[in-house]
Amino acid sequence: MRKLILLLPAALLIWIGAASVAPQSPSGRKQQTVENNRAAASSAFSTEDQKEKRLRWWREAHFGMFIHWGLYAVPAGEWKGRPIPGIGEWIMNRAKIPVAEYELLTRQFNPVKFNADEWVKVAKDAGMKYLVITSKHHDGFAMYDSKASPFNIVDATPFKRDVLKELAAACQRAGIKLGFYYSQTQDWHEPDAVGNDWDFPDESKKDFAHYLEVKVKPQVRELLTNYGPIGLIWFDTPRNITKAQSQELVDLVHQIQPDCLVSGRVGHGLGDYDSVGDNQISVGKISRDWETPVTLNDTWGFKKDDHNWKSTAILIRQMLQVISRGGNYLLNVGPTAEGIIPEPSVQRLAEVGQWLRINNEAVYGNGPSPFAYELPWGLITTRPGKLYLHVFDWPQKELVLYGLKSKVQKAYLLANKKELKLRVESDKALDHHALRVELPATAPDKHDSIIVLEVRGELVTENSLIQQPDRSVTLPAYLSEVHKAAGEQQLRLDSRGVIERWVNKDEWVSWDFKINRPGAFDVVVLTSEQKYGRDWEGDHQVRIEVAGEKMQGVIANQGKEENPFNPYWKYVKSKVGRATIAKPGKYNLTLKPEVLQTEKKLGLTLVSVKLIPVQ
Ligand code: FHN
Repeated sequence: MRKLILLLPAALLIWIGAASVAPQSPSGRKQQTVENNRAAASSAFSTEDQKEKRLRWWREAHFGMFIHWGLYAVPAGEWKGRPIPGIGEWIMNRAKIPVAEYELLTRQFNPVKFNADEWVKVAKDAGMKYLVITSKHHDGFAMYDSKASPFNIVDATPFKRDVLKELAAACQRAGIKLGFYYSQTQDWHEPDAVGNDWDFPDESKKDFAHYLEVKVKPQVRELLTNYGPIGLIWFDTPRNITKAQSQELVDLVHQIQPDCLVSGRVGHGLGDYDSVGDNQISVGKISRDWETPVTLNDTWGFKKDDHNWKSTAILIRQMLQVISRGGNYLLNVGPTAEGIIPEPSVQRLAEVGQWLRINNEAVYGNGPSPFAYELPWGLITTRPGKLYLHVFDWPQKELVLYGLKSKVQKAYLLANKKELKLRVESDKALDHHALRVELPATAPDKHDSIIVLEVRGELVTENSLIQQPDRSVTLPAYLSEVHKAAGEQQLRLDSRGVIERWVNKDEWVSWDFKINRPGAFDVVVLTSEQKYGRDWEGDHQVRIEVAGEKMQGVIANQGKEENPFNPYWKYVKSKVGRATIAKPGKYNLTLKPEVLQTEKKLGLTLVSVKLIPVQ
């Protein structure tokens, strides 16, 4: 059976997918049989080869546009004259709006200014290579002509146009991949789905499997059948879905369109790539394919009073931090109820696009930084034989890079190809390598100036954590070794590389690192606030040992530090002590908690330990 299906041509499989749309039966039984047959065929699409093929364009793309657009753009964050806190597309849930009242918004949804070609042009001019739009968000409203539910833009609004169809055509014309966001578990419009506990409070009456059969699967089938080739389906919030149900959705997608990617949020690790937390940017060496969805202001769906726009500088930094860690950056816009992408978004995207037009060689299809840790002046992306140094903070006279062992043949500025003088220093005994690149006085770009290094042969870097040219040492939580006497480890790394749930003082961390310029250092611990500075837990007592010196200190708030890549989480600084490291060489630092405060259940949220040279 397996072999036979492998031999079926893709066109026939697409036909099977499209042709087997069974009429809905209340029990969903007939549909179930169809899905079971499909499940048997699923292995044909789940081979590593298939996945590699699907991911090819996406790995090259690196940068896409997310669009959250739906009925929630009408209230735009305000309900009955009252501003509703939180993200705009959650207004129905946050204000507990009954389905019958929310449905009335359809009468006001008439986005006559919507122009698919204009939206696609905004994305294309920004340098985005794919576009993912909400086909149905948690409110249950379909933004296309759905036969599976009349609660859709064509049947229920005066607008009557299928915006997905128009976008599909515009994307085809512009050569941009199109993807659909689809909320598979939460649907506040449906009694059997997850999330609406104000209209449908009785959990025991809910039949989630029925909702999957009568709404989710038919709609996913429509989306993959009626809109041409689809780049990806962006499932979201897997919540209560079982592994078998997630698998059924993955199989359904791949049976209809074998080349269509499935986002990690389909649940149970079954997607083609990982989708990390909203606005969270992963750091360190990452061996999987991943994407981060990011807001341009604080909301996804339009909110009239959200003016907290990220600067172009932050957007460029974030995008490159993601790409330098091998990920994709999916940047959101939330159009208005009239069909307009807000001007502050358009303006910032145009600026990102301007930067990309000059520097695209350092972005699309590029691989990640060879270093597992962040560098003080910026980031690195790579191509075979080339390193692109993205310099955000332009040093005076020269840029110094430690730890690159490969032979660098040439260095030049990407913007004007001007060659730069190079000097290499190495200390065999210490296995220390320093590359010095002479720089012009001013940075060629106000956001990110790129120095290209042409490297002969394989890219070889030093693996250990090393002191940086400014003599500081950063020991990040994501590169620590975690120790635990016995039992299961409680602390864990969140997707930003910060330790969370550190509430057990039997757990401790350590790092090995190398010093080439000894001296006295302040030992500073950086911890992380919760998102938007909502909370932080301090007063933990810790013991640090480094280079034979022991110190005890309290994690107290001695000032905050901006995270240069992410405005949502600030770092809290605590100086624990001072250590003198007398000789160059390899060292170890241990951090052990003695008392952990756990009342707020946040514990010690470790970002890094820093050794800062005493001047
Ligand atoms: O609840 C949604 C939210 O509204 C938005 O769609 C984001 C985008 O990643 N996803 C969910 C929360 O993670």
